[in-house]
Amino acid sequence: MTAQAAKSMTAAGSAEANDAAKRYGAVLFFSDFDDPVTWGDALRANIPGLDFRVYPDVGDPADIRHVLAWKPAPGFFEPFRNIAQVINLGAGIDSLVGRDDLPDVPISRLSDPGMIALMRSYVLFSVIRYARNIPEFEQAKRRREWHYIHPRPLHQIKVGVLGLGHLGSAVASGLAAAGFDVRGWDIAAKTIEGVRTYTGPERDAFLSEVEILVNMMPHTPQTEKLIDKAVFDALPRAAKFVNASRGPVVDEPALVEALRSGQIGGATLDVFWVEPLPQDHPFWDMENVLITPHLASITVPEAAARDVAESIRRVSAGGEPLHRADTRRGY
Ligand code: OXD
Repeated sequence: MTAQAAKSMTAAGSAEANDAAKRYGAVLFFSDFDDPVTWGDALRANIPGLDFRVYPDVGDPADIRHVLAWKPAPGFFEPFRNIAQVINLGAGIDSLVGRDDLPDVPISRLSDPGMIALMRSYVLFSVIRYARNIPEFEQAKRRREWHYIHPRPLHQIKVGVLGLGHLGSAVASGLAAAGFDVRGWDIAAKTIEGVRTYTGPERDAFLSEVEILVNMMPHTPQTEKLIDKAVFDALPRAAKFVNASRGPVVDEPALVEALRSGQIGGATLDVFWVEPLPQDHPFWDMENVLITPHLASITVPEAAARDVAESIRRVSAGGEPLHRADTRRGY
């Protein structure tokens, strides 16, 4: 870059910083889980001078043009009549669809490499834990027992991924790269290198050989209770189940029953119909269920802020945000 070009880029940067509030309006942040200070710093590193407000310190609601939110309560959007877009602070947009307080503005989600890497690591851990018989060794240790189980080669272990969207396909290719025999099913036909894919009515053929089933389906009216008794019954006996997407995709009483009967041999569950999982839920007492508190993947502000800043610039200029979601489809 010439000195002249560098100088004019710096000038453009400081012009943006000087009138960021005028150019973009205010950004409102709402989340009970994410740190607003880290997000504010990460966004201002991308747009110096950005007017970043943290709920409930909203100021004049008419200033708010962009909302960055995770699970806002019903009615949250009512005071904000000038918003131009909503950016969901996560992957699943289920808390933003079917609401009557939201004006007709683009809704986008986050899809940063940090979030994908965390999700892939959670599923890889869960699948490897079953593939390498770790739950049996944990139990044997409690009995003070040297309990040898001959390891099976990974390419013989059939893992199925239900849902091959952005995260599901990253998970499926991560499992294939780790050496598993991976199959995937989705409502629409998908192609993923190293993964045998199935669609629509091929679901039972897909399930019939799967030893470890991973749910990566978003929650929409079409996917609610999609994983039910019929799905558990179509798996080989004692198959394992991992849920890293959304609780309501699973018929929970059917899963409890399948775990009790041994049709499902173990489950790793990060998400539930009701979160936090109620104290009296049967999953808590099941030796063969591993529970994690909805953290399979989180957004990494340093990695995601660049995309968010770009969406703020684009939408302010009358364009489309990055990673726009389709609220009719629900993902
Ligand atoms: C998400 C989640 O959707 O963390 O990003 O559940």
